[in-house]
Amino acid sequence: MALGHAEVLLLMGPPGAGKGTQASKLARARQLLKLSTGDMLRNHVAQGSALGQQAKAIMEAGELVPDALIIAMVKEAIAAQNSDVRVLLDGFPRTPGQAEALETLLREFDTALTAAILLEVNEDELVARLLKRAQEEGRSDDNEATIRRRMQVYREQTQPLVDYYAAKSKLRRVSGEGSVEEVFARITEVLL
Ligand code: B4P
Repeated sequence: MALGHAEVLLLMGPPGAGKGTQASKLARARQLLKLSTGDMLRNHVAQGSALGQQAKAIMEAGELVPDALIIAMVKEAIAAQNSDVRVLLDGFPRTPGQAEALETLLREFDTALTAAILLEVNEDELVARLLKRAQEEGRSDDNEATIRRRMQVYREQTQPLVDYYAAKSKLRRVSGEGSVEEVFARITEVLL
């Protein structure tokens, strides 16, 4: 692995597929800056910033925060890197508009996407994982009605990106079922 050179990975998949879990491991292993739009938004909500105030009700309803807000937030974080761009995007892009904005943004930084990793998990397992997290962490968007809505939003707005990245030969499909370590081993393998 050539550290110190640009690398841009993105992790996509339905809610509960393990994006956040795998993103932390992958960022550590490849020395990438992890940018999780979900975590960034939750921080804004916790701080009560203007963006957080706008995002709170949207997230609690299981809808997507408007593209313009998300894109500005990601751009600021990437621009803060002062050497080669080495980032792992977790949960971004989630719409075709975000995917196009990302391409433009990466061109501005003289780089391009390395690979888009898609974590695939069957829906019953997804719901079970998120309900378990609801009991353990009490996240305000982890209740059954919102979880179902997030799945539907994923199918309608984010799934088209699977074809988008496949057409660019950037898509790497990985089964997200099994233990965290098993999934991580599969991801490592598709990035060889
Ligand atoms: P996210 O924070 O991205 O939430 P998520 O889709 O539920 O994924 P997360 O990363 O948290 O969960 P994971 O699968 O790791 O987004 C939340 C909300 O923010 C969105 O609904 C939206 O409103 C907004 N938002 C975020 N990004 C946006 C964007 N780009 N545009 C617009 N709006 C945006 O893990 C789930 C659970 O499974 C965990 O409890 C974990 O421990 C468990 N788990 C993981 N791997 C497992 C395994 N292998 N086996 C068993 N359990 C596992």
